[in-house]
Amino acid sequence: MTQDCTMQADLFLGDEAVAQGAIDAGLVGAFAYPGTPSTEIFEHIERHAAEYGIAARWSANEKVAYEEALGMSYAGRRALVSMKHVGLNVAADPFMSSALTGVNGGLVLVVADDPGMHSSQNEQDTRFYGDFAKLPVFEPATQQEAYDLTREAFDYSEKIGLPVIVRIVTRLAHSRADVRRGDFVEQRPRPDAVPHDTDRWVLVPSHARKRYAHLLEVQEDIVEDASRSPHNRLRLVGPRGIIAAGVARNYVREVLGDELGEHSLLEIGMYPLPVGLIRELVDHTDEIYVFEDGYPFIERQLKGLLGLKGKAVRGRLDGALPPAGELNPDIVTHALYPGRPLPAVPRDDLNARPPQLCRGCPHGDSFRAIVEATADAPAPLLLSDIGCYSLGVMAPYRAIHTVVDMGASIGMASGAAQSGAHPVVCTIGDSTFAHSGLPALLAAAYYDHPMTVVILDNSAVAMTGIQDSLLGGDRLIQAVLGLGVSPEHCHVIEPHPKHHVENVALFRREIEHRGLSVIIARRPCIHVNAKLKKRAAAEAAIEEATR
Ligand SMILES: Cc1ncc(C[n+]2csc(CCOP(=O)(O)OP(=O)(O)O)c2C)c(N)n1
Ligand code: SF4
Repeated sequence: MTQDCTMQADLFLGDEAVAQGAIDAGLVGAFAYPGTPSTEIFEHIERHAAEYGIAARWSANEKVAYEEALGMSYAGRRALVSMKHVGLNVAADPFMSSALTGVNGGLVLVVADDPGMHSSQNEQDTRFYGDFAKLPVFEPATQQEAYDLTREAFDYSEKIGLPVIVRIVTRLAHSRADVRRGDFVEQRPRPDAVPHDTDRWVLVPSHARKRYAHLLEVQEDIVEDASRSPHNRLRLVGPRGIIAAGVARNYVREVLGDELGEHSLLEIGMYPLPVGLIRELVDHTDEIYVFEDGYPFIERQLKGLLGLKGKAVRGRLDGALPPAGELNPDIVTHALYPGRPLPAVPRDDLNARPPQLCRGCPHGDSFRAIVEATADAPAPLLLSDIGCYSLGVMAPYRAIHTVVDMGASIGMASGAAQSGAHPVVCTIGDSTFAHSGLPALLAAAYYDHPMTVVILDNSAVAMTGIQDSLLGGDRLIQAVLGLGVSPEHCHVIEPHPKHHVENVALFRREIEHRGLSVIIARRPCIHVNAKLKKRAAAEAAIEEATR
């Protein structure tokens, strides 16, 4: 079935443009774990899932999301998997191996990087993962390209039989522009659906070696495709060369304005790098500026270990651009025209306000009780995790000492407990526990490490916009007991000022126990009810409209 949508223009976030591109490409399944700035990709698909018959359910973590997408691809249908950049660290195992199995139905991985760390614990650049796995990466500059390239990525994935990555960044993901949609194209299952091609899908070493040889063999074709791609455009004019990739292409266009035509310009929207086009640019120019948001991925390859003889390469590595953080038009202006004054920025008299837990947040009550219960210990170790409760580091709580990566608190607490430290108390949210705390608790219970694990069950994945949590309430208790935690040392409390004294007493008791204790602090985030009401109203409106 096709449906003509060519006249439509929608004001989409970059995330929504990606999502709509996938829907219109005949998507059958969307898989994701929330993470800023990628969350709205899945949420857009989820809103339209019933209309298009798409399977869209949040996954337990990014690894599972990737595996679900790979399973759907194996079964011959198109699948999208989306995540924030650090999510790909979690999904790296199936991701790397899927480059060897290849795909059946188109498989597109969208990763939203966060240069400048607006809401992340690091600033990694997914283009390196593309290079690492030897998979192509599309990098849109605009919302329209986010739509177009995601659609194209599905076709390309099926053409080369490999997963294709779409890399976006925060600025694109979270800004809006008009997007013209193409036709919706329904996809039939691939003719070779359910391929029982065990040489390909069973990665025992003898098969994997052949598959890796195949992956290496097709690299030349992919580079050739990248060189001919309309998303990699070269124009040779003056002796000053510019390479601009992804959203940095917008900044270069804005800064150069009418002077754009006076510079040799290579715009990059698809990787692996188009080696032939780069060679032409280098031969034609003396000085090459590289503008790319993220790490100096292109710049480093261009320079190699020893630099380009007789050519000056300007970018993050030589100090023409800051070594880290987001690019923007001012930074590009400063690099290209060092003496030129920058446009005046309107004064911002608002004092910067650090983020805080909401008033009445249940996490605040858990932290007050933990701090009081450990106050007399000479050196309590308070390990924590990623979620709203990471804000427990701030005054007035000062209730956590570590936040490293999702799920780290329980493993780190086990390590600290094995060093002889006491008391060791860790706090972890219900969603983070389901994401990657479970295996660490399994081991802590098996060895009965002397530590106290506090699972903050607020009935939501609050930090990323109050999504549903997969493991709360009674299911959470069953899971904890099922992992082998002693029922005697597993308790549920309500973190609320009215229970403060009894909660402090329970924490004290369990901290004294020289084995593993788990305390589930259960009280919903104060925004859960509003969210549920909003959702019920939206569902009622859809039902009314379709009656
Ligand atoms: C690997 C990875 N995936 C996703 C995220 C984004 N993220 C940060 S915290 C969080 C979940 C928080 O939920 P929960 O642990 O229940 O705590 P709450 O915010 O509800 O207090 C997510 C998805 C991340 N930082 N790292
Ligand atoms: S959103 Fe919910 S969990 Fe997060 S700080 Fe506010 S009340 Fe607490």
